[in-house]
Amino acid sequence: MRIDLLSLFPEYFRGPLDESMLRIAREKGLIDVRFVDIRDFAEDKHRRVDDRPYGGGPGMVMMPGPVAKALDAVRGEGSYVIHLTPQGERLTPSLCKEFALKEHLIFLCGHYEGIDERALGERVDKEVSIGDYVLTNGCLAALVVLDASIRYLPGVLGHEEAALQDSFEQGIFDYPQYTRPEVFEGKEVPLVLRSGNHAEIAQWRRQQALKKTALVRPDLKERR
Ligand code: 6GU
Repeated sequence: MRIDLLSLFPEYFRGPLDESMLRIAREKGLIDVRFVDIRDFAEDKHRRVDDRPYGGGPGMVMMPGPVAKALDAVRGEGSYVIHLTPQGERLTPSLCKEFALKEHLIFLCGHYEGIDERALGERVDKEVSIGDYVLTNGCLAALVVLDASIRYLPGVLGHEEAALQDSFEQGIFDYPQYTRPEVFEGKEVPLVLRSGNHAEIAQWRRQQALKKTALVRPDLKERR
């Protein structure tokens, strides 16, 4: 899958994409990630990309010209453009699965107070928000969407069933995990997990998951 990250801070993505699963996915050639600096598409000699909002109000707005040009430079047949904005559809596992099927994802990250509406329109396929709070820019949100989506690409996790077993996929939390040592700070690993009885283990894990979900996220259980 080809991925383009369009932003004003291409360096922002370096750490997260150079570590752990995202790095491995890149090294395996499962994803080909490129970083596009919207400022490279500025239209004046000062490389200006923002200006004050018409109608007044605080902050600055990204000008339509550079954004439209950057999008048009990377867009092609098979591209799918995701604009990260708090005014978007809220990210869900089914959206992530849908994104994982695309051959080319383009993430458009807004900065400041957002992007001039006229650069968006038919150039954008989906506006996505990662939750009901406001981030200083769309870069972190793009990383969240990217990470949550590529987990569904075959070969990324290394154990294919993991993505489908995860929390939310089944409308409930994951079960609590334990590893060695058997006793830590006086607390033992629950006996059932050491019993070797797979049916009992599965049943215990499900009970634990349901109990915690009901306690912390009763809304999830209702949705299920
Ligand atoms: Cl996608 N962008 C910004 N700036 N803030 C957000 C968001 C996105 N989703 C939630 N808050």
